[in-house]
Amino acid sequence: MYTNRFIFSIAIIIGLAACSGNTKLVEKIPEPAPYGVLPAERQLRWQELESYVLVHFTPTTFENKEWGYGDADPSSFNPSAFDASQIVQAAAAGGFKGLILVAKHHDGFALWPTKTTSYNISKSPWKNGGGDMVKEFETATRKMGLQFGVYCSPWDRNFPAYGSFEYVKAFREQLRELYSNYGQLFITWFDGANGGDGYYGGAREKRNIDRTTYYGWDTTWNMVRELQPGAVIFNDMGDVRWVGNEEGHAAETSWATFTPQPLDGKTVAAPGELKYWLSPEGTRNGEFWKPAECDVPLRPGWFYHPEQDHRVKTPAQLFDLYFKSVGRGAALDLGLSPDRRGLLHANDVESLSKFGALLKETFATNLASKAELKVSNIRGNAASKFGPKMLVDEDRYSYWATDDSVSKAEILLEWKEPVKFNIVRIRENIKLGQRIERIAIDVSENGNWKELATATSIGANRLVRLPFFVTAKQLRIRILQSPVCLAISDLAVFKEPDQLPGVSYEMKKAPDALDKSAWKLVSVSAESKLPAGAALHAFDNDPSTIWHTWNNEKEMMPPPQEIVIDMGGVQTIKAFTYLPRVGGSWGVVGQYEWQVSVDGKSWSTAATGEFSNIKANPIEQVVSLPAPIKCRYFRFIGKSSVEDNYISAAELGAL
Ligand code: FUL
Repeated sequence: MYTNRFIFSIAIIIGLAACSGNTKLVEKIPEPAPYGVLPAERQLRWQELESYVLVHFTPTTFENKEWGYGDADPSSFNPSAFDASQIVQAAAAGGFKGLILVAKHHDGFALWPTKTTSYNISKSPWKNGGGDMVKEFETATRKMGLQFGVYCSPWDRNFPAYGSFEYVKAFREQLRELYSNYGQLFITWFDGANGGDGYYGGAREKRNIDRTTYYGWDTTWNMVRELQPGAVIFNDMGDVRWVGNEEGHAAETSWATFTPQPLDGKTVAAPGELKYWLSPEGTRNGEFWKPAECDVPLRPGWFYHPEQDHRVKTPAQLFDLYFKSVGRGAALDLGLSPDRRGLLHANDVESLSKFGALLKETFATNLASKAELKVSNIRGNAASKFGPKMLVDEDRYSYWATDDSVSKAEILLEWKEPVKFNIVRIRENIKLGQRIERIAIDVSENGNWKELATATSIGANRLVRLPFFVTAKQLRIRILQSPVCLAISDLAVFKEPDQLPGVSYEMKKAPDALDKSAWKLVSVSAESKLPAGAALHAFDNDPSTIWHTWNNEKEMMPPPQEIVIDMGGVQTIKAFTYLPRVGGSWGVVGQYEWQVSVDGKSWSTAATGEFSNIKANPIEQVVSLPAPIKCRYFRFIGKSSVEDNYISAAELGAL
């Protein structure tokens, strides 16, 4: 039952608020004191954007890889029909408010005519070497009313002097060029992947750097502040933290504040080197205001691969991710990958435009603005300044506030006719910090209150999406836990469409996977040390079971490790696949080799290379062969693992 106490206090408040017409008195009622660390102006602007895209398009696109080694010939970068506005328009249709261009990825190829390295766009045949792709993206982005940002990879697998101070100087110069010639940026994005093997001007070697000291980040951050004061720094040591996965979701509880924790055995946390498992949730009362950004590619990988044309995320999947990122106070950063023409594939365009239409339709009508709003307490009874109408005025910084002594309160919404909904949005005025820890949402059914949901970590934006529709005349929000009084800026109620849109490519299958029912295990390295049958998990069609070379009771068997499989008869193979384990990166293969044989006696190498970015983005790896190969047996060799420990595989397969 709706408590008498609540009705009583509402009555009093309405009465008092009505009497508080004296504007002078109202003005005197002070704002609540801020709580904890607060966002900077640039972070407020970033928070308001909510979602933006990240475009990867470099010679790596033409190599069909996820990480270029730094040795691709610049002549390979020759898009036949590049059109930045086609890409920007598709992003805008998806409702995205900004675009970040990867101006230089790990392969080191600069998309602008930089003075810092000859490995740049001027050496490509595109526009006879006279083009500037960063400029073209910037112009198209601004034309569509979106904001522009840049990603310039700290790791450079081409630069001969990578690892020495000479490179750091060149890197800073690259940033200076980008910050000086492409207008006001909303973000500057620094990736954590750093150091490792690369071409390095022909040295082809592994170069490790000390992540805590090598880049001298403080000097670089000062440069950002000086040249681009409005830009947020995406980096765990900057203004916006990486959410810790590339799947596009924050944790259910996700705080805007964060204290990066050094890894065990280290004294300081550094970009690319901290306890990332704490990032999805952040830190309650953390040392810094450092909200999360959820980055996730529209396709499985960040770069375009023709074999992923039918694996574009659907509008319904994007909608779900929107609630798990934007709806948890984070930003959604969606990866777009132009194809070799320099355009987005039709499937990507279709998905983005249907997703955008879905968002528009869902958030078109705020049902709360049609309800009568009552609250259990108003700060100083100053309804005109801190009253409930501030909740529905579409201003993120005007707010309903309670008295200093009141940290638990209720909002009641009443409609004349029943309304149907499934989404509740609640926002705090984050200029006063992230205050609220927990709320509950109830509806009244025949006069009885029923709890529908609870939510934590409110902050800048919290969307509660119920998995069912509710039809009711009364809705109640109970603020259950907050260390201080409340400052809520926004309360909204929406209904998503009854039917989410489908897409034309949804039912199509990826290239045919070979049936594995006749596959047999021939041999596995370190066999005597593994439990019998353990290796069968590599091809049992069950992604939740794994083959791994770590015998719990005995020892960890380090790479290289191999497994030999008989496919039961001669097959024509165009690609091999490796699915890493889910949950954890132990044993996940870095360097691989596949050998093939017709008779099981004479062998040849079919493919060898690295699974780029597999640690951050552990998706199925499809290794296409230069030409289809006939074979009956294959040998998979895990030559190294990303954690330098042992080898594991959830599934091996062939197409
Ligand atoms: C990662 C990089 O290693 C990927 O290649 C990609 O650029 C992604 C957005 O960040 O960490």
